[in-house]
Amino acid sequence: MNHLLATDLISAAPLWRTIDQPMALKALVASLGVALIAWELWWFLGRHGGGVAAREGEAGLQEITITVDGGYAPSRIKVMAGRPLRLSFHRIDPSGCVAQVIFPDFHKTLDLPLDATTSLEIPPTAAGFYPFHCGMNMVRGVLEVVDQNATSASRS
Ligand SMILES: [Cu+2]
Repeated sequence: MNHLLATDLISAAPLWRTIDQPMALKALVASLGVALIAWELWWFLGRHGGGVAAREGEAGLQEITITVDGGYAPSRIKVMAGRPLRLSFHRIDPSGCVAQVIFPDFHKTLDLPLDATTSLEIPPTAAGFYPFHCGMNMVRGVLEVVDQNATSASRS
């Protein structure tokens, strides 16, 4: 009685069964996923307005002021690789949401007092995209660090 025979296992009802969803639903879910990925790529890597280049100050220090008001303006900042950068955030938005700005790649968190300009220095960096965001990851921007040689080559 306690012995389970091989024939019992074979004849037993399957433990799971496949529920076949309609093709249209599968297609909808798949295309929704693709759309989300596309949107994410556009958000982080897309050229919305091409980005704003930092100006170059003394001793190769790149500087840019970002206005914090419901978002970062500019939100896409173009800087040169291998040179120090100073970002100044001018916060005029009273929302607590933007009271902090975080640079995950640089392990830096900056508190932004209201109606003030707060600066952050970022050491020379390799080319790439470095996103930054508010404390809750709702307001976002990106640093686009470009190789100087690559830039001049693409211009010619
Ligand atoms: Cu936020």
